[in-house]
Amino acid sequence: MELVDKVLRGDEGSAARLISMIEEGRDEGYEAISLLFPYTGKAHVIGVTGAPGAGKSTIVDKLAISFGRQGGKVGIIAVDPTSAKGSGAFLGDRLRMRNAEKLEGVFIRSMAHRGFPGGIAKATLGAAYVLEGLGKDVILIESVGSGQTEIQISMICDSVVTVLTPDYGDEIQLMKAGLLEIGDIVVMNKTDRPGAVEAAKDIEFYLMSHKKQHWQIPVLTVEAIQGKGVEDLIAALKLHRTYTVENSQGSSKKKENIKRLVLAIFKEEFWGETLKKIQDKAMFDDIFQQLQNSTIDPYKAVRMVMDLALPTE
Ligand SMILES: Nc1nc2c(ncn2[C@@H]2O[C@H](COP(=O)(O)OP(=O)(O)O)[C@@H](O)[C@H]2O)c(=O)[nH]1
Ligand SMILES: [Mg+2]
Repeated sequence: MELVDKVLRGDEGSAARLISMIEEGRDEGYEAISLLFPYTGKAHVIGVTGAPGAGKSTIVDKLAISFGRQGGKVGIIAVDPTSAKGSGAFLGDRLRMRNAEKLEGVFIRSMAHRGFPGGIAKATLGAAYVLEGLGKDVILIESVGSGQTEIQISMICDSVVTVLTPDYGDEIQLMKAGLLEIGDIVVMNKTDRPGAVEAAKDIEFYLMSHKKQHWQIPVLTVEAIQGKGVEDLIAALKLHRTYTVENSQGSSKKKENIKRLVLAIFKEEFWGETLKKIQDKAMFDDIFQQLQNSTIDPYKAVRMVMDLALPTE
């Protein structure tokens, strides 16, 4: 496929086109991925997650510059499923990414609109493969998803950085939601603000007493806007990379994740396709009419929809 050859030769325009095809859910795009797939698996895919305003874009920007200086070829994917293309958040990201964008070899792609067929994780995984085909060896994925999306995006990554700030006490919320554990590295950003060092210590203590794996999740203090702590973050990322490559526990975790991810994408696709098929059937409207008239109960309605979707022979 010509498009694939061009991507493999490093043509960024072709990569951008291919990512658009993937976003639109076009078969051609996924056929291209099959051809690219044998060339992937070597890049360090790093996820950066956290609440809006935590400093993810600033951190990603600084990481891109530092990795770039060290000779890395960097690609950035900014995922924001909640904002529409062209909205303030999107433009803000573009402005903040400016420094990294000026660096040669940094390819930035925003995926900032809703409703990818098959879900955001499917499109993001595809985009990461394209960037790797393009020759990127460090891929930074910034995501501000909530709950499931965040977890799914994290499954695409080799290393996940959770960014917190001392501002909102959001770390408490994260602990409660169990979201802190999806990170391999925790960053306490905005350490120029009061309470940051104490908050970082609290989280460190929490993570030490709730350790679930061999890898001890480090808590790093960062002032992203000044670039402080960014080199330590890079060192921690490299250490984690080595750990996952060398440690069988790490690699089996990744394999388990890819199965979960495939099942998550399957769920989305299966749901979408099935709904498309049954919606046009006369019986479909009939079921809801009966439900409205209270001639059937909701459980009966579910069973009837199931029968419509998966008729037993
Ligand atoms: N005081 C302070 N502000 C920061 C720091 N890092 C980022 N910011 C600011 O926090 C705001 C949100 O940052 P941004 O990177 O866009 O956050 P994102 O929404 O998580 O991507 C911006 O105004 C940044 O300039 C920091 O270390 N200290
Ligand atoms: Mg951002």
